[in-house]
Formats: sequence, structure tokens, C-alpha cells
Amino acid sequence: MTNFTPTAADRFTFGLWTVGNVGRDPFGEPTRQPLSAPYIVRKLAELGASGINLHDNDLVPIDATAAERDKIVSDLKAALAETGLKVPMATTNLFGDPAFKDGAFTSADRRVRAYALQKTMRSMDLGAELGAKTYVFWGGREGTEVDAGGKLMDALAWFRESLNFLAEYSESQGYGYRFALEPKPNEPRADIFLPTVGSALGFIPTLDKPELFGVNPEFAHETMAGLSFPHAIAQALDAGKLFHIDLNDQKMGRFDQDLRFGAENIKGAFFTVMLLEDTGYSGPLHFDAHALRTEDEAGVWAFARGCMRTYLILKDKVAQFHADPEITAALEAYRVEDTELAALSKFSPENAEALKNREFDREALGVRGPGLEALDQMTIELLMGVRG
Ligand code: GLT
Ligand code: MN
Ligand code: MN
Repeated sequence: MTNFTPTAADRFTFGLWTVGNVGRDPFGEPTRQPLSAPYIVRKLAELGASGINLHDNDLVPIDATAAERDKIVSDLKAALAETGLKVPMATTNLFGDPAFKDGAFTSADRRVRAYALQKTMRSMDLGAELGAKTYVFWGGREGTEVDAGGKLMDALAWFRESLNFLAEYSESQGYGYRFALEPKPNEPRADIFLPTVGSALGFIPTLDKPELFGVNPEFAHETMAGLSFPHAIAQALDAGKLFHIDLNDQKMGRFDQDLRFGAENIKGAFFTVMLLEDTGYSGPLHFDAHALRTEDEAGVWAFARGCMRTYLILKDKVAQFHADPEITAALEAYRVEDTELAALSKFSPENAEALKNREFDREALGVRGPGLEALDQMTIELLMGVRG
């Protein structure tokens, strides 16, 4: 039993835009003051995080001069050196500026696509300077409200062309980036291209260097699509493509809430932690969420502490789950193996023939109860703290 206080060894990270979120929404002005990047780094270090992630413009304003940029970057580097925090992931803001209102890499305007490449290369330079090894692409504006423009097929080709270019750029500079595509079904566009983890996994093999590309699934985004986050990350893990992860929470059928990890769907969070821990995922555990708009700065740090604490508590619950004899017995009873049938299930013409002629007691197969109600109730009771 621990006191659930995180340390750098837990690999928790936060985007500058997460704890730095000022509480603006489409209907209301900011409710909090902006926090400087060095201040965020020092606060997160105190709380036990291991690193920060950033968009170019979380750190450097889009219209900063070269001298301003260098000063901002050196102030951040000083805070990183002082605290030991790292910058494992970087990304580009390709959604905030009006130039990107109809897409960046998928804009129908060649000039916008070229500008998006320029902005991303500069941002990759910044990330590399700060030591980032993962580069995320969240295509927030890569989508449409109307399909009358007729670019559905072109948009995918333009996206591919840009990603191929940027992978070559990374290699030519020796940056060693691995790229992670972050899917989202909608918001801020009505329909965003590559809307789910499955879509991104289908797109990656069409790139020139698919080995450099994986996914950055976000709990809220799969939930917005009505899908299960644990199922999505299981598929990414199975494909060897879970390069990064955005942990948060979300009510289904809502706008992108980016809630504190585990705040809403505790069972989904539990099975997420179980998958990450059991499969030995070794990347950063990034919280892409923010404090509620109601909160002041104290609420921001309560939010950050809460994300990490909940992860550690759930990690402890995962260990309890595996060590629980009744749960282990129920899990064993759930699976039925048969060595003869396992052998027959390896294809050969003879096995196929034998299997076709095999007699099965179909009615008996339909009668067996797998015990999932009891197993799920044990899981719930474990999460509620009344087991063991
Ligand atoms: C934006 C979005 C997130 C993405 C970030 C990376 S920016 O806040 O809502 O899900 O991960 O670009
Ligand atoms: Mn989100
Ligand atoms: Mn995200």
C-alpha cells in the first residue's frame, strides 16, 4: 500500500495547454489568469510529474520575433534543468489561427498546406531542441462542415503527402521522432478526417514510412464517438502502434469535456490502466485534460494531483484484482480450452475436413453461463473498496 504520491518514475506528463487552460469556452471568457511555462514546470515538478508537452504556440506566440523566441525557450530550459522535468512530446498548433479555418494539411488551398508544413517543421525543430522524441498530429481543423467542396478523397491524399514530407524532414535532420496521429470524431469541425483510432490504424499502412507512425488515442475522443477507449487502445497495442496516450474522461454524447482522469467512467479508467500496466506500455502517461471552468488556480493543481492519484490508485486496484483468488478462479472458469480442438483449429486440409465432420453439442454450448455477472460485481466491489 502506498500513499499514492507520484514520482518522476511514474512517467506522468501534462500538456502546457492542460494545466495552463484559462477556462475559455465558446460561450464565456477566461475565468483564470494565464500561467507561464516555467511556473507550470516548477509546480508540476513539486506535484511529482515527470514532464510537460507543448504546441509551438503554447510556448512561443505565433508572431514572436526570433529574439523573443530564444528568450522564452531559454527560460523554459532553465526551469527544466532546475527541476529535471522532460519534454517527451511536442506538437503543432494547426487549428487556432484563422489561416487554418478550413484545414491545415487538408486545406483546399495549396498555400495553406505549404504554410502548415513550414509551421510544423519549425515546431519540430523546437521540440527536438527540447528533447522531444514523440511528435503528435491532432488534426483539429482537418475536416468539413459541408462536403459540397468535393475534397473527401483529395483530403486524404493531401494529408498523406504532408505526413510523408514531415517524416522525411525528421529523418533528414536526425531528430528520431516517432509520429502519433490523434483521432477525434468532431469538434471543432462537424466531421474530422480519421475520426477514430481504427481509422488512423487503417491509414498508417498507406504512408511511405509506416513504421514511424502510430496513434495517440484520447479517452474523451473515442467516448465522443460512442466507442470504448479500452477496446481502442487494445487494438492499438495489438498493432504495436500505441506510441502515446491522452488520458482524461468524458460523458458520452457531450462536447469534448477533457475531464480529470477517472472523474466520470471509473470502470473505463480501471480497464485502461489494466491494459497499460499488464502489457508493459512504457511511454509517457499524458493527461490531456483541464480543470473545470469553475475553478481558480488551487482547483487547477487539485485537478492535476487528482489525475495522477487516480491513476496510481487504479494501478493498485489492478494489482489487487490479479491477486484476488476468487476473481482468479472466476477468470479461469470463464475460459474453456480443449487441446484436441486447439490442434484442429490450425489449418490443414485434413483438420478442415475433421472439423467439418465434428459433432458439437450445440445446445450445451448455449446453456453454459460464463459467470460474468459475478465477475463484474466483484470488480465493482473491488473498485468501491469493499474487497480484501
Ligand atoms: C487540443 C485537443 C487535444 C489535443 C491537443 C494536441 S490540442 O487541446 O483538444 O485533444 O491532444 O494538439
Ligand atoms: Mn479532448
Ligand atoms: Mn488530446
